[in-house]
Amino acid sequence: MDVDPTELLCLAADVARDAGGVLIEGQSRASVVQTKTSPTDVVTEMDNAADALISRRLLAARPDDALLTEESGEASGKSGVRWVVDPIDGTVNYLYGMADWAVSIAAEVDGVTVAGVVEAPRRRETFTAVRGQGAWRNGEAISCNRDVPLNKALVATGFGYAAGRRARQAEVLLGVLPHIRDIRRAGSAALDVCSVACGWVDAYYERGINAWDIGAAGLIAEEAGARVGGLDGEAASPEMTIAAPEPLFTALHGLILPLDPTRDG
Ligand code: LIP
Repeated sequence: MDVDPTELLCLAADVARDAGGVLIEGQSRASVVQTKTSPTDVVTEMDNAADALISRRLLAARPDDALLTEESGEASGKSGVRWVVDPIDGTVNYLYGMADWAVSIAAEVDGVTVAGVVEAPRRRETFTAVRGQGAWRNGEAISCNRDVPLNKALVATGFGYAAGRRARQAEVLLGVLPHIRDIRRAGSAALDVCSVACGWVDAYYERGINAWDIGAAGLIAEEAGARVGGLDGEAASPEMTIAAPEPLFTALHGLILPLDPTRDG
């Protein structure tokens, strides 16, 4: 199909910047309007407002495209392009007035992610990538840390919202912690994976990550030198997402797999 990934990135970056501006403006008065998997899995009116703004802007520019967004689900299209959108990744951070949240927009062509932006406006950071062309933070090329052994690795992770899921994730973490340098829990999967891409952490793993959390950040990490995948050679999915450069990916995978990380409590 004749579509230029760089043009898709420009559109995504433009829309993410505008959504970020609206979100900064509304953060101090954000309140919960809905809960999802548990009483702590929240949606604010600003998630919905940003979701609507992003969808409207993308479809105004490219009316035949499909969309998958965290707050409104799937809308079909006929162009072969699908946008995968998380209006706020790190909603709890957003609700509490913190700066670690991001707008995430990825563009897929025929099912392959070709461009992505993670916009963290309170941090004044824009992470971008185009497949095959590299990854950037505020326009500067970024790359993962190389050759970090598992016992020296700083590993980002996160936890789901449902009690049983969290209890199991804590058990898995007990098995991981003695074998690595330390963990970090920032509260935004998209920013965690961009941190792998920048070398601010060495690796990331989490269960329960959806396409909208990882769409853009996964491409950014891959273009920065990471392998992004799931367990046993599977693609990254809600079952498990791991991001790290090789050979750390394989070492972390080997540590996590026997801990039965896909069983819920
Ligand atoms: C959240 C994250 C967080 C992760 C949660 C959840 P939300 O997304 O990115 O880091 O641990 O499981 O997915 O709810 O802020 O869009």
